[in-house]
Amino acid sequence: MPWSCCSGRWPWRTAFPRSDRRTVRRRCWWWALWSGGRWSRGGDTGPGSCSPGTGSLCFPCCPVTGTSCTPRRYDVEQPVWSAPADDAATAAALQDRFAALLGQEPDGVWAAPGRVNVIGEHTDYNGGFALPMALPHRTYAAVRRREDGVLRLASAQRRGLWEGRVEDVRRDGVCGWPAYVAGVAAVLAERVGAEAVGVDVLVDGHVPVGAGLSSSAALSCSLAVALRDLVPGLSQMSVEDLVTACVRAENEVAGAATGGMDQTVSLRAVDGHLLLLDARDFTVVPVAWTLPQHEVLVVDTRAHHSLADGQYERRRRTCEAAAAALRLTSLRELSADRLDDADVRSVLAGIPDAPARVRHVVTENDRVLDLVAGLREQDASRVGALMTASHVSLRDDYEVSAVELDVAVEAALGAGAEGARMTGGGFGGSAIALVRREEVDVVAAAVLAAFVTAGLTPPVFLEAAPSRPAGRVL
Ligand code: GAF
Repeated sequence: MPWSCCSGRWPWRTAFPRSDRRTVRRRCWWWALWSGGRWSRGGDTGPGSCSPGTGSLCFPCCPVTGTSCTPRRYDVEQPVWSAPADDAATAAALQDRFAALLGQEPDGVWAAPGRVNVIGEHTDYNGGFALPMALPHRTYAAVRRREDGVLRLASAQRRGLWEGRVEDVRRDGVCGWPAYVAGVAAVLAERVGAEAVGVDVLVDGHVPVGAGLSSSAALSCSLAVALRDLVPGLSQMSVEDLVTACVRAENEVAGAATGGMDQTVSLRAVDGHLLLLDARDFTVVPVAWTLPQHEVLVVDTRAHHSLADGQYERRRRTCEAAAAALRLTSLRELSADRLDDADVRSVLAGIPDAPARVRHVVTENDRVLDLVAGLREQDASRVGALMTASHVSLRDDYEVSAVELDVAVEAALGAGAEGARMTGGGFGGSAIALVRREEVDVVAAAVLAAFVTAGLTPPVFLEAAPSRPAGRVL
């Protein structure tokens, strides 16, 4: 059987047919509980040789599959925190690195933030509501304009230099992270011509990648603001038009059918505020964070998430099919009290998965507005309860959660968080919890312990303070 309990994830998700997974999971949990008293702290990874007090956790092998394995060692006892980079120092270092790599000084350094979405998930492409905030974690781009329509793209995190012509980007296709940068140039070239948007770029990402925190939007938005500042023909572009360009780059060049929330908050965030997005017309209203005793703790589960693997798009197409069958422009037009109408039920019954998917979208829109009201009333327990209800809906109706996200949510709630939920597209990525400031360390430690107990890769934690939008740093 292609599985070992010591592999660090819950491989039963892929290794077993759906009908068998619950049984395997239940047995593994029993094993985890039963053997819990025998786990020992130690520094040796050899079977049975853990010695106390040296600071890592040894795990026994799960006997369900019968595979032999070495006890897993985790060198993480304390939660690991991801701190935002210092803007000035990061930009100055990137400037130097750019000059060393590409032979000339850049024209400047720009940065764009990642985001967490407090509530309103999978609603943006349904014309609904969302409530994201910009993270203090940003992606930096040192950029130098060229005159020849060539793009040369490098990353501080990756090897190699990607090079191509702006006019070839759409025809030839671009893979991986360069697609998010080249895509922006290709879309903006429609306004000013390909020659005008050729650039050398060195990016330095400080938004965790694959964590559901919009590192991709941060990447494209950092170049979008740079090109607006550098290319005379783009200087009059509104921030709304920049958002549209970045969304098109992601949809048309990177191949991810995303809905626009991430680019909106990266480019239009208001420092210290959440952003109430109405995706029917992409208007935004800043919403003040009114819970000074509480903060949003982000748990990057390190279960890699991707929006370009088909699952995200499948849900989007189901929602669009449901709206069309109901003769609506988008699911935004459907209110929760109509979900039980016989005609609505009979239409949705004809589309696979639609009843549950639609229920999530419609109820989630209501939860966003309720949560904003809760914030205005400074009612932390109402805000928290709505976050948790959102998670349940995403897990059970929209089916975009993952074991890692559920473990994080359960552990955070068990340790006293007011509420917790997955954030972003799902299938891995990050969870968030609303936590009293003085309990942040306790909740993080409880989540870490739950991951270790479940045999999951230890998560990384971020403190999410609502932060500023994309712009020039240097
Ligand atoms: C991803 C997408 F990019 C967003 O547009 C949004 O749909 C989100 O998933 C789910 O709410 O972040």
